[in-house]
Amino acid sequence: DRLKTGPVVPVTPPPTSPASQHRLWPEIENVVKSQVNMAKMGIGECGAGWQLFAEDGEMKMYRREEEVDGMVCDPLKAVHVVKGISGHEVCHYFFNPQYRYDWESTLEHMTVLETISEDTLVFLQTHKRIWPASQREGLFWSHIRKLPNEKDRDGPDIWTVVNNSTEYSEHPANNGKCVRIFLTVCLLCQTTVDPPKDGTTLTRDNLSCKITYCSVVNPGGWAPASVLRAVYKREYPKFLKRFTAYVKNQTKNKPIMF
Ligand code: 6CM
Repeated sequence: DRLKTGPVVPVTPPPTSPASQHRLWPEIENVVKSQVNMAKMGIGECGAGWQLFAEDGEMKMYRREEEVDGMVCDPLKAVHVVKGISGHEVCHYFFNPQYRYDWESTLEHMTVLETISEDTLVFLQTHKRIWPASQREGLFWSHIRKLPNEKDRDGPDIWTVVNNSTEYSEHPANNGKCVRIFLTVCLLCQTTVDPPKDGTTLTRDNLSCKITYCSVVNPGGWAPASVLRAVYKREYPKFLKRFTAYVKNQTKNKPIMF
């Protein structure tokens, strides 16, 4: 009877992520790993030259002045601690396109060019024009991932979203009125739970989220350095405050998403 069933076919384990067959996958894996490792480092471990340029309560923003071919590409690193929200929630609202117009004030238009998988999308975004420069657009993949909590195995997972510029032949750069920017962004979120001493149920008051946001944006073409630095100085703190307030507001009456 066994002979009738034919040869035994070895069982191949399923791929670790449905996106793993995609042409961009090796790059996504490499960039996510290196960005997460860098985001985990404290500002003191990131080398010299970091200056604190904005501070508001728990929020601290640092930048390092850097130019590539005369264009301002200052790396930015921000840390913030926000009470009442989890890292999964912060990453969920940052990654998902349906919320983006609600919190991204520099955004003019957004399209999802490709859904690589549930956790990996490709975006084309135009941003509002800032005088006297030309309008900018970005084309980037975006990947959300849960990471094991190595320091506290029983603690909540760490969550990250990494965005990184890519190219699509159907959408060549600098073909229309927009200049294509190049960006690498990493949002890393770590939840801390301080359970109630009396054994009562956990609420949002027992929760806080440490957020690290790192970004490097190359403006892709001429933009006056002083204007660009002034725009970043104004827009990055505005973004992080507005976005975290948005997540707090969206989640306040919802069950905690760990
Ligand atoms: O990380 C942020 N947003 C993500 C989702 O949209 C994504 C987008 C990054 C774009 C960052 C570039 C914005 C700059 C647009 C203005 C350019 C003007 C140049 C000319 C000036 C003279 O990663 C939040 C990004 C917050 C940016 C302030």
